[in-house]
Amino acid sequence: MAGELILLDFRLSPFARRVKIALAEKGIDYEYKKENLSSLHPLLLKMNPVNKKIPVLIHNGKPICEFLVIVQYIDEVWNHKSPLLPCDPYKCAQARFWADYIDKKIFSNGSSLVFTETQKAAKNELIECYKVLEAEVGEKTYFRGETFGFVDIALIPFYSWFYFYETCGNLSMEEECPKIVAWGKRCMEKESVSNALPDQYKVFDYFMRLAKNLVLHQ
Ligand code: GS8
Repeated sequence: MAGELILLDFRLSPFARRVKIALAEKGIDYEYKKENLSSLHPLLLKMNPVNKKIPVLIHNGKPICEFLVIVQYIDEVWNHKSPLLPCDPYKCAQARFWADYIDKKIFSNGSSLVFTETQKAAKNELIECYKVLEAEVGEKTYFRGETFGFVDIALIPFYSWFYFYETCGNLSMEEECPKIVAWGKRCMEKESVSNALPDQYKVFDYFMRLAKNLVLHQ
């Protein structure tokens, strides 16, 4: 029994996508509430008063915040199937290292592609980081081998950013990182992933609207 489970979600948030994928992998039913991104939203303020960010998982009225903490919680509470983090402490530390790398490098450089001043540097660093991840996945099916897991969950939301990278950064992900593209396609064959990811054109439109607003407010 999952008890009462609510996810405070925002369709385009890569962090919330990860939580949705983790819950789907575990086969857990939950309710979700789409919050707008305003850090002043009353429910968000109440449930995540410290960071005021999405996602928040509310389990029997108690909030759990931050993607890494949430996914670990899900893995510990619903440990009957699909382990997401490795049991071995060293392998677990490695998986958390890569998730942290993805947040620091892939999320930030990807988002910086919308700023014209930082676009070139962000593009170069982004490709460099994807090449590091490409070497890490190598010939494996998923990051930890034959089974889909935590690092896959951390990175796959950015697969729906590829169209935005390619259009905004004038690059080809297939040419730059063919193994990452092949890995992304493999992950998309999983229902837990394809049902959770937003349409790539919606991601692109979101960033274009963001860029327009930035110019208007300069
Ligand atoms: C990041 C969450 C985040 O940035 C995590 O969960 O791991 N470290 C956190 N959430 C964004 C939406 S995704 O871009 C958010 O809620 N932003 C609202 C705001 O900044 O006001």
